Amino acid sequence: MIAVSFALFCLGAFGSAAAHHCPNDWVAFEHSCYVFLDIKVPWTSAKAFCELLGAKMLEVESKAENDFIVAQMSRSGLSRVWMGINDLVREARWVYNSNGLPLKYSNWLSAKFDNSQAYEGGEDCGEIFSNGGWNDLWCERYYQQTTPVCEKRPREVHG
Ligand SMILES: [Ca+2]
Ligand SMILES: [Ca+2]
Repeated sequence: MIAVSFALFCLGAFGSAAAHHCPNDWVAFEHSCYVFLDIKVPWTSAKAFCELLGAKMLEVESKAENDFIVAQMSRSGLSRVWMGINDLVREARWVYNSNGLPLKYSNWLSAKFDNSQAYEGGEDCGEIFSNGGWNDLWCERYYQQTTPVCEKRPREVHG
């Protein structure tokens, strides 16, 4: 009995060290945890919500990550989600919120990636559609279908 318990303990300890320690309601993928919030808010509010959760907004850095997000959107019935990317500082220079560096990956939809000038002097915030394609959108307008995704590192396990 002791041996079995010890074996289970070791298995559990090893398993948890290898696993991603994401909080409840967060989903693990590669080196991050993600939460999909079911609220329609402007981009700046989405950013604030993620920061309140100790996270950043979703920053997609690969096709694999984009595919993961699309699969999660499908599971959750979400049609559009915000990303933490913007070209607010300089038009057409898209950067990640967290470090201001240029995008490593993008999947802009040519028909939608248009910096439409109708409001705000152009569209400077990024979103993903359920087909995986990206759109630039006004940060504070027409967000009624777009929900935040927050991303953070898994909790480190010391042991
Ligand atoms: Ca723009
Ligand atoms: Ca657009």
